[in-house]
Amino acid sequence: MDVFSIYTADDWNYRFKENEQENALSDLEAGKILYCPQLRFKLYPDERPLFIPYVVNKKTKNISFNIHTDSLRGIKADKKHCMQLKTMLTRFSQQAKNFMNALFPQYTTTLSMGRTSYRPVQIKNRKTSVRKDDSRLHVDAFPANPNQGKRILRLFCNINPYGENRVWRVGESFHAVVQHFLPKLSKPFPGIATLLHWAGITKSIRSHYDHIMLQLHDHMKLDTEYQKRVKYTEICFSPGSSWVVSTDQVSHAAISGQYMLEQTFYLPITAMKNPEAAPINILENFLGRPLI
Ligand SMILES: O=C(O)CCC(=O)C(=O)O
Ligand SMILES: [Fe+2]
Repeated sequence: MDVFSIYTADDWNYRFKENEQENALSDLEAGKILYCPQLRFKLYPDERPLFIPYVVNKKTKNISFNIHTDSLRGIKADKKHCMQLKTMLTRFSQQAKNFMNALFPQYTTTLSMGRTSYRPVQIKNRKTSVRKDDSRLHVDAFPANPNQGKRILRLFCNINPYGENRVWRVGESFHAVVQHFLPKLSKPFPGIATLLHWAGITKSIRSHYDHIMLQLHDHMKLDTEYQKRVKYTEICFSPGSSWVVSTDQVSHAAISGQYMLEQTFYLPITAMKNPEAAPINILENFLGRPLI
C-alpha cells in the first residue's frame, strides 16, 4: 500500500467532488496520509515576526493553543506578540475545520476540535527525553488526555518561509505494530486510573484502551533496536503544503523541519465508514475482550 495519496486542493474552502470525498474517507481510514502539496496557509506581512525560534518551554516542545479557552501554552513573549500568534492560530484552526468538513462530510456532525499548535523549533538534533522524541517512530497517545477509543486525526501545514521541507518517516501498519509489541506490554496497576484522575494528572479516566495506546507509544520509542531495523518510507512535505493523517494508527516520526502548524481533531469510531480499521477494534480483536 502507498503511504500517501495526493489531493489537488489549493484552497481552504475547496469544493471537493463526491468521488474525491469517497476516496479521502477510504484512504484516511486505511491509514494513508492525505497529502495536499498545494494547500498553503497564507500569512500576512505583519506576521513575519512570528518566525523566530522562540524559547519554547522545555517541557512542552510546541506552543499550543486552546481555541475553546483562548489560551496559549508553552511560550514566553510579550502581550502584543501573543495576541498576534493567537490571531494567526485562530484563523488557521477555522480554516482547518472548514477544510475537514468539506473533505469528510460524513464526519462533520461528530468531529470535534482539540488543540492547535505552532511548532517553531527545528526538530533535527532537538534535545528531549526519549518518550517525547518524535523523531522515533510511534503512534500517538496523549498521557493527560485519555480519549476512550476516539480517533486522533491531525492536519499539518508546513509554513517554513526559508524553503525547508518537513521530513517524516512512516513505519509499518498498525496491525504489525500491535503484533510486535502487544506481548511486551504490561497491565495497569489496579486503581491507577482512578488515582491519576483524582490527582488531576489525567483529564478523564484512563481506560484500558488508553493504557495500551500509551504503552505502544512508549515501547515503540524506547525500543532502539526496533527503530533501527523496522522498514520505513521517508516523505518530504514541502513548504506551502498540508497533510491529514490518523496519527493514532499510522506509525510516524518527524526527522527534520521547522515552523509548522497543526490542528488536532477527535472522531468517535461510530462515525467511521469502516470502524474495523480503528485501533480500538484491532486491539480488541487481538485480545478478545472489550477495552472500554
Ligand atoms: O512535528 C511533527 O512534524 C510531527 C510530530 C508528531 O509526531 C505528531 O505531531 O504527532
Ligand atoms: Fe506523533
